[in-house]
Amino acid sequence: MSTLKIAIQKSGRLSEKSSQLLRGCGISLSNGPKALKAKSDNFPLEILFLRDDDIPQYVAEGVADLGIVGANVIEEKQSNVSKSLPLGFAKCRLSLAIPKNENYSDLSYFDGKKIATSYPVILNSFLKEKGLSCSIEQISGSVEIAPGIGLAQGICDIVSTGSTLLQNGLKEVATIYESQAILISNPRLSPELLALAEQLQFRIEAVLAARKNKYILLNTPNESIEAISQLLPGMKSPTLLPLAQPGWSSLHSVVSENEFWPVISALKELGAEGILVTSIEKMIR
Ligand code: PRT
Ligand code: ZN
Repeated sequence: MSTLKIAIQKSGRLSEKSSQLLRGCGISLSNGPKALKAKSDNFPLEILFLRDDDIPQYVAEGVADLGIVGANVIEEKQSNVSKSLPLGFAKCRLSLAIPKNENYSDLSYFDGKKIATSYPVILNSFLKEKGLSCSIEQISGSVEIAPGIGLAQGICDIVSTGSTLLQNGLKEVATIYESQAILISNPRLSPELLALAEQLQFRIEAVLAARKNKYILLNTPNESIEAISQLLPGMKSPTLLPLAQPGWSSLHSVVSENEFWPVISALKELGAEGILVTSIEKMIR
């Protein structure tokens, strides 16, 4: 029987959330993350723990069938892998930044200047698209110190909270690429591996959908059932149960995390009471 191989980051910003996602899919791992490999004892899956930069190549060459890596790394390496699914964590952006005391009006600021980055491919294609001519200084780390030591006038680096830029006397002036962790796959999987990959992806989608939604239970006067059902259509339609108190019902449904607060106010206006909200572990449509 075939075993699917997935490459995840050994240690870094993606590792904990990647393992958490696999555990959320009901996959138990027999080795700890200290090992280079682990095998699941309840799904035909082997996990390879690697440096994030090596994951695209391993997946492109078929050493691993699937991988979890930042979209920024795939874009930069232009790897021959299929981008299967955005995973909603490790969100960050690739931005241009300059010393905070510089006057900045628009992108023409960068014309003729030197920009330091570890992402020359993404930066180059952005500059080309905008018709800017800059020189790119490729460095592999500590990009934010480049302007301070006179290596470049600006930088292009990953930003998440913005505090690293701030600490280094820089200001973010333009975002050139938005990133998050994605599931990638080898484009030439055998039919057996493809079937296993689809099973795993199905589970991942159920976990991600569950994270985006809440289960909601409330009591409603019967005259508001129709209006509340429109606000909370749920997966097919809400579940209704009569309460012991005449004229009232209990309504159960699902609400998206994004619509949650506006919906709660509307429910209260319609006379809903005793509203309970809980998280969902898996959600299959
Ligand atoms: O050892 P290995 O090679 O596996 O890991 P790594 O050190 O190369 O990568 P790692 O773990 O730092 O990042 C892995 C992935 O996480 C990246 O490819 C991004 O997709 C994503 N990610 C999310 C980030 C950040 N947020 C982030 N803040 N990657 C890097 N940073 C760095 C950034 O380079 C800068 O130095 O954090 C600093 C900025 O953070 P703020 O919060 O101060 O803005
Ligand atoms: Zn790396």
